[in-house]
Amino acid sequence: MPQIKKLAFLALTVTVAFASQAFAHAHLKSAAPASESTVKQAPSELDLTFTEGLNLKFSGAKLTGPGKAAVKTGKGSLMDGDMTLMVPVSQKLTPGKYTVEWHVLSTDGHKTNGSYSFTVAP
Ligand SMILES: [Cu+2]
Repeated sequence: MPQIKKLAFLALTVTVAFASQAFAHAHLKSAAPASESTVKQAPSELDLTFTEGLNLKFSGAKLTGPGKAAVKTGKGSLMDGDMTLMVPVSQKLTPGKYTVEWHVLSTDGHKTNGSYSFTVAP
């Protein structure tokens, strides 16, 4: 009987593990420049690393600068097993606060989006 109990517990644990896996959408894990950071050097690209692989066709990031002015960015690409979205910044960033608005489709078919800011120091 204790053996059966052990098996039942194991089955339950595995089920819970799979269930939480299914709800693991692509969340932003880290970014460069980092969220809420202040950088001295204007970045030439944005790197957004997610918790899951991405579908490039339906993933992107929009960069806006001081006064909500849109900043020109190049075509994004995926790195690190498709978990990092790299977006080249086409113009030199002047000092100020910038906001990155991202939207991604993860390989499990779920869409997520969010935003964060960073500051370029004078
Ligand atoms: Cu998901």
